Amino acid sequence: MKTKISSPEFLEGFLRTAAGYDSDEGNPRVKEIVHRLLSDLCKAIDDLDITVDEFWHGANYLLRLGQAHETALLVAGLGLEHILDVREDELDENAGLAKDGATPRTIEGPLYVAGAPVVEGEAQLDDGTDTESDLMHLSGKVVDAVTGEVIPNATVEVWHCNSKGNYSFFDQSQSDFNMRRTIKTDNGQYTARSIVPSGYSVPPGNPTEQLLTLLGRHGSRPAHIHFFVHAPGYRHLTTQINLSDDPFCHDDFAYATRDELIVDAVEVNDPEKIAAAKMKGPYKELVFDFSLTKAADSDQEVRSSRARAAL
Ligand code: MBD
Ligand code: FE
Repeated sequence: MKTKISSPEFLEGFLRTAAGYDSDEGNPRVKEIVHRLLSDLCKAIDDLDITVDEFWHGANYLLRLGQAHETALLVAGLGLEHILDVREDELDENAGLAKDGATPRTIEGPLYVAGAPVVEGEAQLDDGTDTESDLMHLSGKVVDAVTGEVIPNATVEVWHCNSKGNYSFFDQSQSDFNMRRTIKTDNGQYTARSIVPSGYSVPPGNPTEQLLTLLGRHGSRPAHIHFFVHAPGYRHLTTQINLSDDPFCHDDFAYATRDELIVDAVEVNDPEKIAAAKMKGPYKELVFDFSLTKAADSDQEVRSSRARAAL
């Protein structure tokens, strides 16, 4: 039954008070955002006739979500992180910053860890203990999206999961920074040796999975590899590549797949090629180049300031 929450005048005045508009103290931007979210929530409670039990169930869900360290995981799963990307794309378009051929951004996700070892040109990403996946050789170059010239002082930071879909740090059974490196390119070229990552699924039984189940959705991602790519004078790029042969490639619960970011893994069995690539045996070859656009100011050269794990 729709009510007026007493009267529109009461509610309007009350929300302004609750958001601190009667006070000269505090932060105006926080007041503005809280006022809007509180107003929209009250409207939803009334429009949808949300019961007291439903309300407290939801509040307790948020508590459990945070306790399970899954806030950012649900943000990805509800597509909010992707929506932020779509909005940034549109802002770029409107500002004339979008460039044909530039590598698209896609979500960072919740599993980055700052402080990975820095290596020159070539990286060994895995510690050799996970033998359940094929070997992977990943390489490419970082180029200017307009001129196509290599960007000599570019840096490629890379992270991916193991054969079980688990990421080091969050999976305490793995060595520190397993499958995480910061590669200073060799004249724009980067090379990484590792194992092929598996797909990812949200932790079973936890709050994120519980909500997805209530929505009739799954919590799986295709096999993918994350990157931060940056160079002085260029816009920071947060992106991922997805492996084309994964059944979830176009059914990612975090909506991170973009057509330009799908890569074929090519099987290499030729002993000469294996030796030339300094691989231990047959492997999957992945090649991906990053095209960066020029930064308009120094703020654009760095990643967002979101809170991140660090070791
Ligand atoms: C991941 O590995 C990931 O990249 C995202 C976006 C969400 C959950 C796990
Ligand atoms: Fe991931």
